[in-house]
Amino acid sequence: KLAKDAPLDEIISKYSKPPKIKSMKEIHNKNDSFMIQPFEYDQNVPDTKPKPINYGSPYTDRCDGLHLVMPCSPTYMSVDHKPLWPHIYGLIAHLKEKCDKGDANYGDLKATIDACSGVPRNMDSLNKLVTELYSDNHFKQFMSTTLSKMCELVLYLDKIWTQPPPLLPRKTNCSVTMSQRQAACLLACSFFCLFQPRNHSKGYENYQHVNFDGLFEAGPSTKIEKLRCILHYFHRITEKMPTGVITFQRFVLEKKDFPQWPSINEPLSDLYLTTDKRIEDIPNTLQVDFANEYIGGGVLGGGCVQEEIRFVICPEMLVSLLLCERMEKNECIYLIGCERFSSYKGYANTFQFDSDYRDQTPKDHWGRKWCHLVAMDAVYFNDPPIQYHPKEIERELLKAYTSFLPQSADEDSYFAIATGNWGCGAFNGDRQLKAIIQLMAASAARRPIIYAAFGDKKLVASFAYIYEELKTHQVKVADLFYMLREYNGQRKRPSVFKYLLERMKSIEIETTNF
Ligand code: AR6
Repeated sequence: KLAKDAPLDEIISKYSKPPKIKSMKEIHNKNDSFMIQPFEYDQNVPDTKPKPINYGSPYTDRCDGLHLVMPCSPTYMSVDHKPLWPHIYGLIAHLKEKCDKGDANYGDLKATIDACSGVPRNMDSLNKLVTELYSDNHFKQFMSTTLSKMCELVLYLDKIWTQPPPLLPRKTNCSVTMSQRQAACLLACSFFCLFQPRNHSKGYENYQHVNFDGLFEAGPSTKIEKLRCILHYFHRITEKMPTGVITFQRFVLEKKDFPQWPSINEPLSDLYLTTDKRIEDIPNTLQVDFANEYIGGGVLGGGCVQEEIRFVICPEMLVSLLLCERMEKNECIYLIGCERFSSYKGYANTFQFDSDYRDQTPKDHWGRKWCHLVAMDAVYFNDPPIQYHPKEIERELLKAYTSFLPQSADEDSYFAIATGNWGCGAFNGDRQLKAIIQLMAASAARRPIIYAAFGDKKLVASFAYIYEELKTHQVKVADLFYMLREYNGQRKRPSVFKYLLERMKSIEIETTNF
């Protein structure tokens, strides 16, 4: 019995209407921060620019450990205790002047980045990209136009941002909403390596590295391709600044709401399988990011698998690295509204920037593209057999359930989940086990699932088969939970799907005996 690819468009339109959201003005929760003035997006006037909150008033710093330390913060000091912003401002303004005159070369860029942080850096990957791989015209265009405008974004930092955004620390339900321009401004600061290095900062032990220096360093060709995507983003947004809005939202599932798997008698959700569509190409769904507990994983270093690729083709997602502390097992992070700018080919060590991508996703009434990504981190199994232990299965179930839970009780919050081989690449998971875990979590959350198997036709066929059998036998979430427990107890384990099939056959025999 071979599964056919599902007619995805039909499925998506059946399940996925954009969820209703309150107007910005109706939200009065101190944990939901708006870095722009509340406004209502009108698709007839798509170029209306969101304004920063307190627009026009001077920058107010918040140096309380709860907000991002901005490069323009008066508390951001050099080792000899001098404020760094005037120094940085001068260097970036000087570089911009050179760019505008058409005089700037790669050496000027490197000297500026080194001088801003006072640390000379290896920037061989960036050097190779702009001086060797770019054509002469591309190089000129980058140096005299894109780079100049990136400098401008930094120089306007304390106007584009009138106060720093709050951090999204562990154990708090909180969100930050900002304009795409504000995101671009932060990313320009990361490009010039202007953020305080976090490895030496107290209180930031559980945050990601945020400057782009790791990407600039010598390394595999995939690093250069990731940089190519990011510079393509800067090219696009400096040519025409997008006017949309994005949200980063951290969700914590309270202990009292943890699912009690043995008593979840939900039937299995609808399931659709596809071999050739990728998650990012399945619109109007909750798309899963196969994340690291430190969001973004190795995106600013050598990593180049699902999460890292997603973040470089949609670079606004990189802002989450600045804001989000490491995720706990009962937490996930939503990235809402981020735009896609690049297409790619290859994967992992064959990854390459392919071409420009025009993202036509419609917007909600906050001005956010109707694109919901959820970052959920699986466990890395150094010793794969451990993953069948009930404790590990419960951890993965909890993470998937936390991430799949609809954000409101409205019917339209139950839109489909687009996922795939979560935890089964870099993290060594068993595809069959993880497929069942995700099916259980989606069923407990009462949402349909679209499973993008990334070319694995065998998995699609066997998953479709086992799913039909499970449905025929009216297997519920709790039944699967018990079956997985028993599976772990088997002395000689067949594959997970095979075991489930055997169990269902034995149920048939048991029931026909009565
Ligand atoms: N759409 C659907 N499936 C995909 C896609 C895609 N775009 N890309 C890859 N796959 P992996 P993990 C499939 O290894 O094991 C990162 O460094 C493909 O079969 O990215 O959870 C994170 O930051 C692939 O083998 O996820 C974490 O540190 C499988 O999904 C770590 O990797 C798993 O992709 C997470 O590793």
